[in-house]
Amino acid sequence: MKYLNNIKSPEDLRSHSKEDLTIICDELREYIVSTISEIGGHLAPTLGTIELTTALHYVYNTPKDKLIWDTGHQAYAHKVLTGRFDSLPTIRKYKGLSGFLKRTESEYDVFGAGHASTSISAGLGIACARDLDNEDFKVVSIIGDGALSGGLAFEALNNAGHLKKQLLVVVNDNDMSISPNIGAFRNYLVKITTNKSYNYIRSTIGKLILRLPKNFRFIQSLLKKAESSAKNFFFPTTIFEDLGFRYFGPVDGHNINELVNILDNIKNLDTPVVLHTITKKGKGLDYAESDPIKYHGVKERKEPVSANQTKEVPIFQNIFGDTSCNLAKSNKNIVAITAAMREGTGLVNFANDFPDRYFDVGIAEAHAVTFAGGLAVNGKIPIVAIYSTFLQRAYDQIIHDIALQKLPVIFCLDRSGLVGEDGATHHGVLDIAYMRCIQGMIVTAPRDGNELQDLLLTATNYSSGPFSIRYPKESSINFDNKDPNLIEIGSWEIMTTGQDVLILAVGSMVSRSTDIVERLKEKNIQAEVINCRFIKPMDLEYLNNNLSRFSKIVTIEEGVLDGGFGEGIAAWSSDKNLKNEILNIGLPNDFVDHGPRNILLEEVGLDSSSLYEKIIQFIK
Ligand SMILES: Cc1ncc(C[n+]2csc(CCOP(=O)(O)OP(=O)(O)O)c2C)c(N)n1
Repeated sequence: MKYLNNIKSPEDLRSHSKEDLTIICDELREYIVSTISEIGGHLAPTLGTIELTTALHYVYNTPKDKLIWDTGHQAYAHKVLTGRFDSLPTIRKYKGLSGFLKRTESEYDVFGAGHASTSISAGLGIACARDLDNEDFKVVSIIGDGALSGGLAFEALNNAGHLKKQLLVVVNDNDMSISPNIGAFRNYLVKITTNKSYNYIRSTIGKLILRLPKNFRFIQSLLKKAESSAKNFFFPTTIFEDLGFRYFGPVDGHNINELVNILDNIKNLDTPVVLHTITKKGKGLDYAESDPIKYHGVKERKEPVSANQTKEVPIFQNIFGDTSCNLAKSNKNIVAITAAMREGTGLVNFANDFPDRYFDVGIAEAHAVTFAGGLAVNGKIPIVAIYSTFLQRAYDQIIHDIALQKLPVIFCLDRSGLVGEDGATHHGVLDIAYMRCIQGMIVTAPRDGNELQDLLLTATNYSSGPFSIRYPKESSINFDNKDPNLIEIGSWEIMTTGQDVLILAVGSMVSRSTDIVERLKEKNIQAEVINCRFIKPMDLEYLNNNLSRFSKIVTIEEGVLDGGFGEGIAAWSSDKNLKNEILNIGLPNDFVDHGPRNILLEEVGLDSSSLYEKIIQFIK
């Protein structure tokens, strides 16, 4: 490595000549590819932003000037250039660098991220605070075309165009979200980028400029003016200009010299500016360029799995996808909605098999929910598949548009619980609490793959209001691929009977509870374990008939305790004036960092061994 390993800060980068930047970009690309291919992480997005990142830190005086990255999954080069070269190999590892932006990690991570579409709002807020204090620095928000499909980004553009603060918004347009970006705005960006006549004139002028000797500055500048007139002819104004921004682009986001020049030119404009850069996701790595969906994120390289190893039980996400397809075959009213997470939620087959009944609405969770409400009003059975953490974006829509109107919308919350390497921004630990308190919401969690099928069937047959199903990012434990059965609403399942302690377990915690029954028996403790698949409504028949039998009750859930299932049990017991002792086990009132899911579960005491210890202590 010629330069990169000696760049400990953007200041070091800025001490290089412009000519060195191409080599630095090559080294960044090589370092990131070799590291991330080995340890796993987001790959293709960062490869598309190498030149942009380098140019921004080269032209802007960071950290005084503020770069605000959207989502943060494309910011690995930013991490490397801002003093985290040595620690890149720890990214997404337990106690290592975060895979996203994190204020506590670096002063260069100006605004934390992980969820999409926040960068323009945050940048505008920083710009306004700067001006209120008469401070002097620049603010740049960098947002992908996918993240730009989120309503929050449009709200921010609307506000920024009005407030007229210095704010550069770089639209990093690679025409991809995780899967292909779709939507009318995406089509608009493509139109700007691919206008044939304009691009013909542009490339011809570009070639002419390149052929001119260096001292023909005057002619060069005339040609550049001609190019800009051509743009104005074919695109009299862009939507960004109509919204109050100055618009520059589209520019080649992999041409480091062009980027540095244009950033130098627009840096001091004291107004909102959009710079539209065209990039390629996975740039520089053939296989990532040709399959950017697969290489959006890669897994850690592991030993090859030997052929005689037993086949793993499918993960919940796949059972959800297959079951949705099977149900949709026999019920033509079933439709599926995703907010730009076709692959992650398991809806690829549904999208292929039922293209007319599948809707990718973009990174627009709030819209997805109200849109589902509209579909339900007209007799459809919408399955809204959104990760638990991203559904937080749509809370008022769930309440005001769905629950209040008792619309039968099915919410399938994948990645409920601790998600592992994506960390605090992505853990789905609030949904039990946020769903439980909504009037009329059915809240469920299957204990295994078979039960996920049963609950989905039950949900599609339930027409009195919304129905939610949460499941984690892990193996579904049991899956027999049989026809699903309806489950009575509000019914629990007795897993083992006993009289010394009652364990009321939810979803992912049911198998972890049954796992310790034998060990408890060895200590002469007979535990009754209940699969509380309906978090709401609870099984009142079971509670009425059995809760008074136990002096010691343990509730276990993979969610925060405040507002959780355990609180529901404690409240019920107290209402009935029962004098039993209740131990609520769940997640702490704190944010949990990133790392492998099993290690995080151990850390918070939700693995089988910790549960065993806690129960033994409690019974003593
Ligand atoms: C609110 C929210 N919904 C969904 C996601 C999942 N997600 C992460 S990256 C991404 C695609 C972003 O596309 P784009 O902004 O164009 O960046 P690119 O990956 O193409 O560089 C999505 C949908 C998220 N992070 N936040």
